[in-house]
Amino acid sequence: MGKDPEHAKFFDWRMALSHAIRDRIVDRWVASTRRTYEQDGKRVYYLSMEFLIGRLLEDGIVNLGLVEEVGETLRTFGIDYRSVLEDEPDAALGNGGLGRLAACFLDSLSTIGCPAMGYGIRYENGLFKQSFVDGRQVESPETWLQEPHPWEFGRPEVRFTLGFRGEVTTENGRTVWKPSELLQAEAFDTPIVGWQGRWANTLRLWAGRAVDPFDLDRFNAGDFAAAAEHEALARTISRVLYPEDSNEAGKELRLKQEFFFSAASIRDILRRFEGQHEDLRALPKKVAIQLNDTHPAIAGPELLRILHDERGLSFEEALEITHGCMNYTNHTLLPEALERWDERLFGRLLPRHLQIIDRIDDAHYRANPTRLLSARSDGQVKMGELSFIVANKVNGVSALHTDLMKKTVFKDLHGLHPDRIVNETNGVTPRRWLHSCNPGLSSLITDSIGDGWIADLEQLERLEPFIGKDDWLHRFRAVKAENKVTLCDYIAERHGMRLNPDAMFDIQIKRIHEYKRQHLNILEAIAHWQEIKDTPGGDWVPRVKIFAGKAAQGYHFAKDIIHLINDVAKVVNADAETRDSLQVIFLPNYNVTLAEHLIPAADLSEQISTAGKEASGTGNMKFALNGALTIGTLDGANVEIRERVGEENFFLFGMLADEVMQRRMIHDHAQQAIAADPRLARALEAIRSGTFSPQDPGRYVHIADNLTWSDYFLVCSDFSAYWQAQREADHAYRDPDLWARKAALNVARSGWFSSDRTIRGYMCDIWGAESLLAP
Ligand code: F58
Repeated sequence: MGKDPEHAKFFDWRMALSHAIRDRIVDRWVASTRRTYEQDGKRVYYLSMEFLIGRLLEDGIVNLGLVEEVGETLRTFGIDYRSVLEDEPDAALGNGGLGRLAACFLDSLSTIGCPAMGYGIRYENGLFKQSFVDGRQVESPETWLQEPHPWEFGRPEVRFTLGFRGEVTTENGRTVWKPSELLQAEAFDTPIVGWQGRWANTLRLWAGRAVDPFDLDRFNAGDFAAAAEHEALARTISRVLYPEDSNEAGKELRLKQEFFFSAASIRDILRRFEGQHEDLRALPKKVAIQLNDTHPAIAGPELLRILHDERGLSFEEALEITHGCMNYTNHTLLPEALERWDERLFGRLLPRHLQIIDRIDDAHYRANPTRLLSARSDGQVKMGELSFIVANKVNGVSALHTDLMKKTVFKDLHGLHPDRIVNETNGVTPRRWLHSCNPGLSSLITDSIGDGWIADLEQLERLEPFIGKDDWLHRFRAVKAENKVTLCDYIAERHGMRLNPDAMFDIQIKRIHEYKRQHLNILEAIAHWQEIKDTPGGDWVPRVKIFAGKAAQGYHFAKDIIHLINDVAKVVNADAETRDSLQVIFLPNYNVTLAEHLIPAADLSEQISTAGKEASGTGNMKFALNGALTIGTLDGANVEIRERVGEENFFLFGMLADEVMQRRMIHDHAQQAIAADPRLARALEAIRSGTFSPQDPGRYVHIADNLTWSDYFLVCSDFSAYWQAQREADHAYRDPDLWARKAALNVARSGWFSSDRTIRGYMCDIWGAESLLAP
């Protein structure tokens, strides 16, 4: 770093260490890349608008097996290892589940040794930073690239020129698109190293650059701002991540971002293929492209356009090749999140692609003349339908979600193509989400069954015989207790609040959304607080309720839920009568790193979405794997978690997906529920009357009104069952051994939820790809 160690800051130590680790990773990376070229097997390309990576330094150290050595080395300099790690900013290039899943998949692809590449956007500003001012969410820009980022390698030589708008003409019988707005995509590569450094793949992110960055004539004429205008405009394309996580943005810049990274990736894929192969018809044998939801859907028409317009294949042949390469993952059934573009906007930006989409529709209709199921109708381009039609395989992310896809959004298309939809239940990487983040539990497991579980998580089932042994269970309890103390210290230091480490740690961390029902959780907390106040000195099971999560800037109701939780926390935490039994805290700026601190300390995992709404969830898996019991509905992957961990080790409540639909038919379902449950009525009344906002008593009337008069997500209808399940959790927590046994069984039986298993499923059912590592 060019500094005397005496003057070095944590930043300098981190950079020095990162470079030392990076050097070792690069050797593996180059070897893997060489191997991939030599073997010429099928390559997988994972196209995703989001990669929620988090930090990379510890990941590299752990994967290379250098934890001890690094700790030792830093000690000789008198430098604290954890403080160096804590200096790294999170790479927050994603909103939530979809982006984090992509990051877990990269880890698993490298661990398995599947030749693969992630493609995305190098956002200069990732997901916004969240802070609270008087309990209200305030957003500020995230600036992870302001400091040098040691994990990326700029590839200025890898650039593609892309275009928008312009004209479509015919020249010598061929269709030619002449875009009028040009810009370049420049590649930045990050090596992704797998477990034990046996393999490393590449994450390639694209940054926007001007074709003609600097206009000397305008500069010389004194117009300095205009001279750099092209560059500024081109850079806006990779400037920010759209922070909407369940609402389709519908903005022109968003569509441009989607085309920008999809088109650059397709060109890169073709360039690589054509460097090694002659015949484009072999493309599906060598290339599998996975569309992470519909954001990269335009990659289909773009590939088709290049094959047909530029390489001269017939339309039919080009379509067949495209179909043979593309696959699509759906992550949500929420109608407001399904991407649809106004065809005028679409046609203005991508005139040739609109024509191609029409031809895809025609071809599909000719092959399936029963019904006109089109990607373009009612003045809109429907990216879900387009992706379905173009894709070879379409997958859902949990058994329930895949089943609902077949019955709802893709019912008709599924009827035409009954073999196209497959299920690949999500998973999480055990390296980050157990081994690294929970070293205490990781050591206990390794002491008991060896370390084979880290790359073969189903080996955790070998823990079951240990769970019956008292001394083992005590060690297991001690690990959780220690993790809770560590979290208490972390929170005390950063947020000035002391939590009771003996209380049950009840945690809900995820994006704030009405369907995820953080408001159900806080309503129950209010009712519980009221009940404790009725009988002060009662024999309550002490609870700490922890929330974290961001709300989209424009999602006012979600932001009001955050405000309410903060207001409730203020009142409840100040109440001397209840303080020993109930504490509530909302931690700001939820991100991957905060999740790594929270999950190992959890006793109870809140997975309480309205049934049928959460496609899968992956936080639910991380908690179970770290020995938390779930309180949850039969939604998403909760269903499969409960099946595996055993119903007696899961606090189930609430309506099922079909009951939800029926309940909505009752016009006064919420009022009926309120009338039937005095606790609910009283908690709602406290919100309505300003108990938590005495200076502004009307602040939450609209939330109480919403829940009383519309309640689309059935908070009221599920409240009583949720209350009951919470009391069952209290009851179980009173018996520490019983609780520990249940928690340990959750760990032992969650091995199936490894993203290694998920990726093997994709490789076999969807991609037809193979590992290049010796078994
Ligand atoms: C999430 N979707 C699902 N979408 O909600 C979650 O159940 C699932 O576990 C996860 O995907 C992984 O499969 C999700 O995160 C988004 O963030 C989109 C971002 C762009 C706009 C629309 C939603």
